[in-house]
Amino acid sequence: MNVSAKRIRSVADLATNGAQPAFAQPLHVGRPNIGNRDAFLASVNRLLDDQWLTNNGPLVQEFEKRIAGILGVKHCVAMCNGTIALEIAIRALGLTGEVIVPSWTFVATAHALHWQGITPVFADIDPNTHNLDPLAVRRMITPRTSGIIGVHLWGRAAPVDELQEIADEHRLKLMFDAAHAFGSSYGGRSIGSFGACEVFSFHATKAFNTMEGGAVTTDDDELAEAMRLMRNFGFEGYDNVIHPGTNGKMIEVCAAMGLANLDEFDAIVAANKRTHTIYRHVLAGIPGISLLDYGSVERNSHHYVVAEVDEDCPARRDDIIAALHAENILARKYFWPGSHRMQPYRDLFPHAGLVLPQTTQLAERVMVLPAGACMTSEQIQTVGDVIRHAVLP
Ligand code: T4K
Repeated sequence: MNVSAKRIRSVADLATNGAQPAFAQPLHVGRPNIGNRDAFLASVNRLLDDQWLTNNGPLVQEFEKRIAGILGVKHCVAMCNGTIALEIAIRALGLTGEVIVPSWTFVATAHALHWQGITPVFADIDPNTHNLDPLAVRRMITPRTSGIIGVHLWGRAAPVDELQEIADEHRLKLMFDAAHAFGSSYGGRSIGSFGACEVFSFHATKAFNTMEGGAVTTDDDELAEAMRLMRNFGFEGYDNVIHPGTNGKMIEVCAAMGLANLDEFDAIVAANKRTHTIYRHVLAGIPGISLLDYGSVERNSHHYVVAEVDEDCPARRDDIIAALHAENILARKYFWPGSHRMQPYRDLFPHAGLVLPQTTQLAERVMVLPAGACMTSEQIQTVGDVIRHAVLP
């Protein structure tokens, strides 16, 4: 869509003149990447013919093998979504009492603990990486702490070695929420085999998706076995339940989507990198706006275009977001206001913010811009124009 600069208006203009937004159809964050559509539809036809729809079907088994191979890890246990995968991993690891997590993450990380009667204890982040600050983690350890969940936010690896050192020193379990990190690396090694286990989300909005879906990856045979039992009610064969369990199974249609999307993943990452480069170009020179950099050392899917509105920016983040929304550009304030300010944590821990100064500040500055392989350079240029106009009206 080619939209002239003349059409870019201020929020005040929009409120009074009722003009059409720049985009008739909204531009979204998290538009699903749809890979090889023909391969997907052919698989769906086959599974309908075969009448095998779920319960560890052949496509799920193939999917698990492919993912484990790509990540270089012994086990991939596919699940119905990332949240249930987190819950099952937490339970299989035997976490209890208190578990240290960042507040600066999607609220599912904390919910997966609270849902099981475990207290999420929020630790602050390093504003440069958006990931847990190891020193802040150390400060939150108590006699009730049983583990740490590091989150690889935006696909950038958490400080894996430092967290492992803390976990070893205090005999804590360490696992990772790798919901954003399919295709990422740490020290050149694929995310997926760090800590006791790592949990992926393959939700529609992720760089690599199975519509809904998730997985836990691990090199630990016993842990993998426990999670396989747990995701299928604890059944071993027919009629024999040997473990408490739930229903965490991935269905065949989702595995078919995953297999079709895996074939296109490299192309999607290449398109995401291109989108990033164009964004960097169009946002250059706008005072107080900076783009999170993924660097060239580690792998990253470049799925999230994360902009920070610095203190010296003439406009406030929320005013820029309002200007974008007025033009049907649905930028998001992920992960504002921080999990500790969402329910039930806001009521349970009303003073948590006192130890989360970096989280609190960052939550006011970040905006995630529409991205994805389907965005055209003209669309990105228009997003940049709207931001520039909101900052320098
Ligand atoms: N840990 C972390 C760190 C996570 O980020 C997440 C999920 C999880 C754990 C849990 O994994 P899952 O249980 O979800 O597998 C979305 C996603 O639903 C969620 O998966 C994701 N993180 C989170 C960051 O984003 P919402 O509440 O923002 O979703 P919603 O409905 O507002 O959609 C986001 C955007 O995507 C919208 O602009 C519309 C667009 N969209 C969405 C869907 C579903 C589409 O264009 N097409 C679609 O089919 O949570």
